[in-house]
This record gives sequence, C-alpha cells and structure tokens, in this order.
Amino acid sequence: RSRIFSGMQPTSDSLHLGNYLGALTQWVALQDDHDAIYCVVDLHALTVGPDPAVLRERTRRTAAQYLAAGVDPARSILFVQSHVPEHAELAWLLSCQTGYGEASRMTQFKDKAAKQGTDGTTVGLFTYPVLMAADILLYGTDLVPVGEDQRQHLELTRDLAQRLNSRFGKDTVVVPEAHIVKATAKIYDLQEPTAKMSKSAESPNGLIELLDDPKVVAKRIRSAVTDTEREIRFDTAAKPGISNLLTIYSALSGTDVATLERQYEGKGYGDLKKDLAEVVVDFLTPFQARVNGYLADPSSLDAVLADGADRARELASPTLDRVYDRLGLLPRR
Ligand code: AQP
Repeated sequence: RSRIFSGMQPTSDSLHLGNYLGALTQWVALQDDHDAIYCVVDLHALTVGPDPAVLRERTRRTAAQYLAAGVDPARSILFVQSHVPEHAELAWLLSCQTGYGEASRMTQFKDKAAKQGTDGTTVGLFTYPVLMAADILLYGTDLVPVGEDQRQHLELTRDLAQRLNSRFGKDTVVVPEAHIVKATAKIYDLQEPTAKMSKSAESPNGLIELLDDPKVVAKRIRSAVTDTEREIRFDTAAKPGISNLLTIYSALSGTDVATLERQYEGKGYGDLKKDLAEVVVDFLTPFQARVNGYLADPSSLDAVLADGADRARELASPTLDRVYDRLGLLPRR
C-alpha cells in the first residue's frame, strides 16, 4: 500500500470550502486503500504569530473538523505536528540542503511577505516550505493530496528529496508526488472569482467557512459575483463566477457539471444560487453538529491525537536516524 501524508494549518477558527473540497475530501477518499497520515500543522501556524490561547483552541478545532469530515483514526493516523519533534529536527537538516535563491522563488512566500512587510515577515515564513518538505519526507510519503496552491511547495519537496538521494545514497528518502484533483484543485473567492478562496482573504464575503452560520453562508452564495449574461455554462475564462458555483455544486452533490448545465437550461442565476445555498447548508448543518460533538469532549479528542502522535513517531524516528547518519552526524550511542 502506498503512503499518504497531508496537513492543514490551524490558522483560523474554521476551515473553508476550498480546504474541504481541494484537500479534505481527498484525504477521506484515500484512507480506504492507502496508509494515510493526517496532521494539524501547528508549527506552521507559528509563522504568522498567533495568540497562544487561540492557537491551542484552533488546533483542537482543526482536528475536530478532520474527524467530522470523515478522517477515521482507526484507519488513518491523526496527530498534531508539534507532538512529533522529528518534524522540526528534519527541517533543520533540510534547510542546510536548500538554496537561498531556491527558497526565495516560492510565490506564496513572496505574496505573503509583500503583504506583511519586511519587519512583519518572519524567517519562519521564509523556511515554511522546508518544514513542509520535512513533514512529508519523514514518513516515506508516496502521495500528498493538496490543492493547486501547494504545487510549487511539492516541487521543492521533490527537488530536496532527489538532492538528498543523489548526495547521500539513493534510498535516503522517498520522492513523493502531489495528488491534485483537477476539478476541485482551486475553489475561488465568491466575490473575486479569479482569486483562490483563502483563510486570509481581506473580506469575509467571498469565503464559505465550514463553521459559519448557515444563514450567513446562504446569503454569501446568493450575493456571489457572476457576470452580465444569463446562461448557466461552465467556462472558467468567460464566466469564472458561475463556473466556481457549478464546481462547488457538483462536488457537494455528486452531480457532474454537464448534468447541472442541462438541469439549469433556461433558468436564471438566482435559481442556481438558491439551490446551491440549499445544497451547502444541507452539508454544513450535520457537519457542524459533528464538530460540536467532538469539541464537547476535549479529553477524548486529545486521546485520539496522543495515540496518533505515538504511531506517527514510530514511523518518523527511523527516517530521521537514517538522515542523521547519512549526513555524517555522530551516532548518539
Ligand atoms: N481555494 C482553495 N481551493 C482548493 N484547495 C485549497 N486549499 C487551500 N485553499 C484552497 C488547500 O487546503 C489545504 C490547506 O492548507 P493550509 O492550511 O496550508 O492553507 P493554505 O494552502 O495556505 O490556504 P488557506 O487555507 O486559504 O490559507 P491562506 O490564507 O494562508 O492562503 C492545502 O492542501 C491547500 O492546497
């Protein structure tokens, strides 16, 4: 069986529909016939300087949302990144194999640093993709289910893996591949349908958070930006807003886009939005009830995460030992 690894940052109270459709639904589907490892990457969240109490709360909330989406700890390993110190240790080793220029070319860093300014940007934000490479390489990962925005980071991870193997021996680490599902690889902002839906969006109106009040969600869908035509047709270049709504509708209902186009022939944008709002609310209502159930029992949730960390560490520690050894560090005993 091939090995899957992926994670999300606890940088918001709620995941959004982009996180869910781009990544989380793939995680759930893949855990059936792969060895799956899913992580709440709290060390990554430190790059944006969160309040300590808020970070702690969001870490549990993120784990609860994984569980509510269907990540099953009986079949997958579910844990918190900082509980497995090997992540930070391997990140240091990899940072010494990463070119400064190579890291400087990461577009996500450039975008976020441009927003935060030189003094607001941490060195951690710069080395973020190296920590992400460590997350993945520690587990001998074959496939990494992510959205389109992570493609460049995955390429860096592959380059680092190949570099380690050519410098220190061909089986030092496994070279992973991205698993990006084209249809839902990029969900767009409802108000700005050419920009990705993002936790750090300036306005919340284009965002659908999984834990939002369903009434607010329905309103945001009804006010989504579309175009001046009337036809409901999937065409990302000419009709990005309508195409995004069709993508979300299709992914949540299981009806393919061509069938939806036929179903809405002769109908207006208002009909599409009204029906989609219903589909989204019908998905969110039981989802939120499940999240609340997990959050009502934090000690059971912590026990699941502690068990996951033990299992993850068993897999991570031999990889780290091997890399230490190959790099020439003196054995500890
Ligand atoms: N809009 C999206 N469409 C499809 N997939 C998406 N992902 C994020 N946005 C979309 C995927 O969700 C996972 C979250 O990873 P992350 O926690 O590292 O967050 P991120 O990629 O930086 O994106 P966010 O959640 O919107 O946060 P910010 O505001 O920081 O950009 C990844 O698999 C990602 O591809």
